[in-house]
Amino acid sequence: MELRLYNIRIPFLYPFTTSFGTESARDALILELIDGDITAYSECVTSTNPDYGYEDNQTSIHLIRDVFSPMMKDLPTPQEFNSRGRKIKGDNMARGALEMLLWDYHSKVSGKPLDKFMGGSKDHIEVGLSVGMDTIDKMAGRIEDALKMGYKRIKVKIEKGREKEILGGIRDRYPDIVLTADANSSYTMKDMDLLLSIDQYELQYLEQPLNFDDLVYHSRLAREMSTPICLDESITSPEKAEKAMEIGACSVINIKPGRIGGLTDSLEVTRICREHGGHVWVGGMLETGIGRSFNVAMACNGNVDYPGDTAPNSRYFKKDIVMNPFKMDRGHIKPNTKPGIGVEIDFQEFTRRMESAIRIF
Ligand code: OSB
Ligand code: MG
Repeated sequence: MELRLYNIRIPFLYPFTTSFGTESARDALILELIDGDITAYSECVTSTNPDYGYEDNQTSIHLIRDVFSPMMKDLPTPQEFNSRGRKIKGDNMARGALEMLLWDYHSKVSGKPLDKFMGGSKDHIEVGLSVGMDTIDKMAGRIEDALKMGYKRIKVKIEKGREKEILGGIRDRYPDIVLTADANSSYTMKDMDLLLSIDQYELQYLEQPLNFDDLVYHSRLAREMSTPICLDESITSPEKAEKAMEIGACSVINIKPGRIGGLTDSLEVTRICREHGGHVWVGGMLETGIGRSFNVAMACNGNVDYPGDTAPNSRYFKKDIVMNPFKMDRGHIKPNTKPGIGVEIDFQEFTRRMESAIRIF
């Protein structure tokens, strides 16, 4: 049995700007587990800098190699690994990468595609697009293309002070589209006037306006605004989801399996959110085709009811490291049908993009 960790760097077609910074390439940590004739893969959603959350690629390499991988040498079920791994306080992204590796492994052993192995019921999912910040003309151009391709909703990144320019500019051009905005924690409660001004743009929801780990002020804000609040960064576990729902901090949750520590806890967060009457969709972290395939499998769950950020990677990369990247047809993506995540690695591209490789065991 072997476990390897690769650092793969793929440049983006164009830089992706959020309120916390600009990324021009995806620096992905890819895990590979070889056991007999089964090879499983997964991807850690961290990047080079700890600006979406506190984890980054370097902290993840340490946690995966020294802390979490010894807990999975006996190839436990993902649920068993989850209960072992949760004894460590935090580091969800590092833990999630190994948890998802076990999902791919065990679904390959069972011969079932991952979405079915997880109990998913959909034969296709609805896809939205996340548009990074840029000049309003460039953003409008990308939205124009996306609408022609049939994306089911448009999410735009915003930051404090640019809400009128971006959301007003888009609403002037597209008064009727399903529009959402993601502030990535750029506002505080001192910005109440700006936040209330966002209500006029009739967003389906406003994603993560306040601090990355806040629930209490989001619950106050949710009572002031007519726009529903969606939480992303703040929802890191089923316990957090339960509390958020209980105090009304959000009515929508963006599930990212990589942020929640994997698929076991993501399924639980989905169930909790729907039980409280909330809406759920599956987000992304600009993953390669490997990480993307876990998000698509998760989105096949019957409780996921809003379109996700599961755009095919041709939006972001010229060439992916998988041979069979997802293709979108009029806003729909079909899950892979081969066992596990169902991706075929493009080894030539993988090697060309590889920056480093570590053998863990
Ligand atoms: O907040 O959803 C986010 C990308 C990097 C970091 C944070 C976020 C995002 C996205 C990208 O919005 C969505 C995608 O992967 O398509
Ligand atoms: Mg977000």
